[in-house]
Amino acid sequence: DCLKASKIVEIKSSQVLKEIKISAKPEVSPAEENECNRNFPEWACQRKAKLEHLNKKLTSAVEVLQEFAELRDSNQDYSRALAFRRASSVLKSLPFQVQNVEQLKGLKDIGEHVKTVISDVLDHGSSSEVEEILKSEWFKKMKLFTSVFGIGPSTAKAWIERGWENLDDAQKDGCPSGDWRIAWGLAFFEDLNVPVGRIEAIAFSQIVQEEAECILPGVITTLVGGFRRGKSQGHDVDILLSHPTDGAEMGLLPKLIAALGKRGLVLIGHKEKNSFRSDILYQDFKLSARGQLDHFEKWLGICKFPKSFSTPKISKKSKPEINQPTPCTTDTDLKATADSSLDESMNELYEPKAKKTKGSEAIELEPNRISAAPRDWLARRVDLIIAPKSQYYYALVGWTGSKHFNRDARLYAQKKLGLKLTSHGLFNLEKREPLTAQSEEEVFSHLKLPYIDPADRNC
Ligand code: DCT
Ligand code: MG
Repeated sequence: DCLKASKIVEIKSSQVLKEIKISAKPEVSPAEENECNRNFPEWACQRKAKLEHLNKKLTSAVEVLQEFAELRDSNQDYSRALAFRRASSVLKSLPFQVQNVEQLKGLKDIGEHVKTVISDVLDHGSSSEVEEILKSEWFKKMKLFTSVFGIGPSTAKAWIERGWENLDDAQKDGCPSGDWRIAWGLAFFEDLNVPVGRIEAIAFSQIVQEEAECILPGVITTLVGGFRRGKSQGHDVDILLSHPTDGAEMGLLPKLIAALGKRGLVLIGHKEKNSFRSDILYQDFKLSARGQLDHFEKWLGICKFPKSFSTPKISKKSKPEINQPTPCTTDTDLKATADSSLDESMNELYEPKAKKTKGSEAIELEPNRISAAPRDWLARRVDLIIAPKSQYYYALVGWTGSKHFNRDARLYAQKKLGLKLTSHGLFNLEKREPLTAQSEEEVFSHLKLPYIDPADRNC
């Protein structure tokens, strides 16, 4: 089993896509609607939500309101944004196409405000409130600034308060915070805002699998995030790595980054150490990763994807096969590279030193110099996450998402079961014990939820 698991890169997303078919009917009888609304599951994590659903026009409008509330209310109260998110999530799971607000009777997450917006869209093709937001200069600037890697709503607001109109203003003033992400995010803004395609993501995941397998035979490499939910595009590539033996995964990440660097695939990035501590976890429901997603060891960075990744030749050789290790960077190669000064991008750039980032010239000039030079690659955001096997299936659920699925499942676990759900596990805080899982199905079963396929977690 372990051998099988180790060799199967979960790049089954193309299969997932094929499976996504709308089984629902656009129109149903009023009696069927009533029945559906009466039995509609309360929690998003209890419902199926496919990428392709019947109420896209409505969810697009509600999501503009949600995004506006998220940007405006950052640092304050997210309840308005959350209300819109819940409403949109309900619309995504409805088995019929809404033609009239009366059809939403009995659905508790669709409030009066959302009903007005939906009526506008149904009656006039658009909502005046949504149109106003889309036209607003503040919203346009916030969207632009927050689409820079490393920029959240607070920094975007600060930039607007400085009177900055566009990214040239930010570039002219240099990287104000000395944050490597912002410097590289600005320099590679265009690349990073071209969506990553599934084919590229799979091509890169296969290389990660090959290299990781050479470093740690038996490694489990899984393409997670939106691609695992069947999306054809994403803003980044999220890859989860583990090993059937708990603890064997330790030490993999630096070697993997070095191997990818040796193959010329790494531009810049930052490693985070594993900071998981169960003693802290058991203290309180609220105590979790402050401002962090989780406590796993991970590398967040930008990789260089050769343009050929988008049109790969599918050859048998590129597929890792059982008992036939694919050629990859060897230990000797890695040592040679680490010692070498030949590949200048290698040691210097992909592990920015904290001190060096502060006001350093390198951080301001280097990214722009590299992005302006002729190149046959695109900069792509990559997250590599390392999870011990004992936490792997919770990490798999957490890193598969969607974000709303996670938020909802965590709240559901707390309110309905009195358990704390994170990407590290499901914990009984009173008994101070974790509920371990040997599969994703077992995670759902511990949560007393029906199993939901990744393609149905697009709520
Ligand atoms: N995640 C989460 N909460 C966040 C951010 C992320 O629970 N605030 C989880 C859910 C998805 C996963 O991590 C990967 O995150 P993203 O890459 O941001 O999301 P995505 O669904 O993969 O979106 P995209 O397709 O745009 O990359
Ligand atoms: Mg992603």
